[in-house]
Amino acid sequence: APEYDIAAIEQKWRAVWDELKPWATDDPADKRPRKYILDMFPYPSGELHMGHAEAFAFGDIVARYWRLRGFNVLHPIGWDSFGLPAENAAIQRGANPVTWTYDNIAEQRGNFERYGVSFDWSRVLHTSDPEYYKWNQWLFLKLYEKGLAYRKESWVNWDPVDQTVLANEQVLPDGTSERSGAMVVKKKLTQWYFKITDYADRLLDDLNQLEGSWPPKVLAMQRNWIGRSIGADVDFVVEGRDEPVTVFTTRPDTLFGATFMVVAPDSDLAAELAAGSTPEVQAAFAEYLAQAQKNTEIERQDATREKTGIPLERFAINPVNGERIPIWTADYVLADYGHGAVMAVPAHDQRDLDFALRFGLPVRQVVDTLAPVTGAIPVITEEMLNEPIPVLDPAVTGEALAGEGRMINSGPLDGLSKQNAIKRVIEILEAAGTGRAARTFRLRDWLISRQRFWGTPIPIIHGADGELVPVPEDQLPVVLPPTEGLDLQPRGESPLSAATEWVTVADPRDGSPARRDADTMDTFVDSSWYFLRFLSPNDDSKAFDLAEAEKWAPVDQYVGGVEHAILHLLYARFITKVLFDLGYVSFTEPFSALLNQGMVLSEGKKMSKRSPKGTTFTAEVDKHGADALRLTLAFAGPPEDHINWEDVSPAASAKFLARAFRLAKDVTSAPEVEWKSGDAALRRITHRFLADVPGLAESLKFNVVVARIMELVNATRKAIDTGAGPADGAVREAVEVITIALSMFAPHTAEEMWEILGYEPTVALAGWRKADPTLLIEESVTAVFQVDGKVRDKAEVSPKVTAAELEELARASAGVQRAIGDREIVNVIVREPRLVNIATRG
Ligand code: ANZ
Repeated sequence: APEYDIAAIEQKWRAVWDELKPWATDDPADKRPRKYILDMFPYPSGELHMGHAEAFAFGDIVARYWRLRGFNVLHPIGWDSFGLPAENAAIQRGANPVTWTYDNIAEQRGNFERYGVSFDWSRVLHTSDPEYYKWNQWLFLKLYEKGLAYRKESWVNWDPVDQTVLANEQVLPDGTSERSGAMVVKKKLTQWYFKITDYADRLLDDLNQLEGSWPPKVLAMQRNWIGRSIGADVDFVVEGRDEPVTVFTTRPDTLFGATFMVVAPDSDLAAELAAGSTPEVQAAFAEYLAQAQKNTEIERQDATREKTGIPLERFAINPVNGERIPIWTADYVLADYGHGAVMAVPAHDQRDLDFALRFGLPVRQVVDTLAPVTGAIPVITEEMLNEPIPVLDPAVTGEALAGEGRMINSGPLDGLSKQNAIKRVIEILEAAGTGRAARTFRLRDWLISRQRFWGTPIPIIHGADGELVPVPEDQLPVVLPPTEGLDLQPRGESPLSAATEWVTVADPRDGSPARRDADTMDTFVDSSWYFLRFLSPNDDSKAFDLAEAEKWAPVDQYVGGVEHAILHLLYARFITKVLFDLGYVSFTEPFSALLNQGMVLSEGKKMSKRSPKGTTFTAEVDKHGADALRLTLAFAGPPEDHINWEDVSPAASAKFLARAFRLAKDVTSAPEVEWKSGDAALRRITHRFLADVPGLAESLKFNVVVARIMELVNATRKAIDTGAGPADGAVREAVEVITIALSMFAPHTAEEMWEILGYEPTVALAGWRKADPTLLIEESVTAVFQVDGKVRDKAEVSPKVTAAELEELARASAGVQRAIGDREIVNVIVREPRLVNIATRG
């Protein structure tokens, strides 16, 4: 047998860990401080892939690091096990979604066990278990009670192949479904929403708390997604309509330049205004609406697309000057942003200008962008107002004037800067009751209804009278019906509605016949709070335990892919804030720190089983061992960088591990050997390592930690072979420190080394050793001697060298003397202990 038989070593230590359960966290008497380290839980798609291997290696390194630092570390795992793939497998291959899902979970669990990940298996959860999704339903009811879950009819993205609603981000730029590839169409449906927009300000403002501990890119993506705009709502009276129409504008200062109004064709307002117009307009509108709905939102927002639209032959009155302006409908205005209507200011807004020029609408400039705005507001004299103003006429150039300047053609606003004009016009509008300061967000409410089988049933009953009746809490969970005999084929309504017995239910109010809501929840609901369920996963009396949440949460380090940079994180942040408001948790952000690992690439593309040089988790572990794979992924580069599989070598990692392993074999001293009298040079290297690694590990520079372990292994090997020898105390000390550090990356190998060194398992709890400060003092530093700024010599000197001593050394140096020659010394600068610079002339 080879000396380093990794397969045997891994098997042996897996069994020991199963027995000892060193990662369990359930001892209430445990006095260690706590850390909660979480990896984004996987979807049970089958065997783990290389991306999982990477992310879970990082999570485990962090968990093991904190255990070494004396922390009680919660490192749980579960499965995000509801979702479409199981249902599609059922439809396409007749597989039972339940069996499909739990078989895949069993496979992934086996992979994790082989990988040596230090999970607390007593806390495992699956979101498709009724014991879990019961609490999704509870959460839904809490939101419903608070008015944060509601139903509304709206245009949704509809995938005609998968027969389900899609979120905006599931529609690709070419208008096809990310899922099925079909052209997405618009369909009007009554759907359940969570009112995340109520939390828009907090979701945005609280990102400031995460500055520095979340990747800047993710913070920026969250901010853009929420997209706060500040401006005003302005009410326009519309002829022939009782209520005014309100528009949102970020530029209320340009109100005097509004020459027409545009409403979104797919808004209720457009339909109503058209219906009140001539038969010709009604016909043209119907045609225009049908055409507009073929375009995706992305196309509609594309500024370069030629503008289209039709006049509605209705008129609005500008509240500040009484001007009568025509109302048009055009698809560059979106129905669900702001109020779905804009005041068009073509002189200063490019979209409005393109539209005005296409349809011959008037353009009126109200900002003189050539007038300076710095300094005090000038007193405008009659004379100044009569001066000809140099204009760059947008109607001629086709370029809207978006820049700042002084107001013109704007009555009471004339002469003001943009900021002052905005302030002033809002005052005027507020005084007249025709407008007010306002903000708008890009963020929309969260559409949570899905017309699918494999998800959490929505706990609502529809009474015969049309009332929505929440399922009483003591009747939760509403368990999914069995799939046997159920037609799962998508057909535009939830397959659950065909489960007649299941759908038919007694109305909780009076027992009369009623129907269950047959939709299921978006699986992002499941993952919005799972980190809390891990805290008391087996408690069937509540979603999570408040006291446990106080002990463990929020998550100290979250690890997962950047594909979740927006939605999952946003939803988890939202639900955390809701739970905070309801008094269930005392914190407002769920994840204190976030690491987005890079992708594993093969030939420049995300690696998959189908990649030409793609490989699988199992193939790599079979070939090189779990430890070598973990080490390879950790050593490949900074964890947030992509890894090119062609550039890394698990074989080289395995070789390095064998080399480290041999050190433990070679040590001949007993654990009791005196370190202090051992080789001083090696001890200094070891203690420098002990001092440096915590900072590196805490800033997630795992690749640097591995490089430092390699250096220490080399230094120790040298000491054994050509220096102090295998019996030296410093050698044993170094090998023990290597073993402890390696336990983060190569836990099986490290356990075996620890045993060889004469210790009981487990090295994972051996603790990080304190660096001896007396060994950290540098014995010497390198001083540089320059002549006229050029390095001419170097010398090893004591860190305590005095300025006079250093100067004397420099002057005595042959290299320095040669450089000076017969030139005259005019100045000497000494920065002890590292630099002398001699300036010369001649
Ligand atoms: C008049 C105006 C004049 C505007 C001007 C801009 C410049 P952001 O910054 O993205 O929030 N708008 C309002 N609702 C809209 C909708 N539903 N669909 C398309 N556009 C809409 O953009 C806010 C600006 O976008 C608003 O300010 C409005 O045009 C337009 F010189 O009002 B503005």
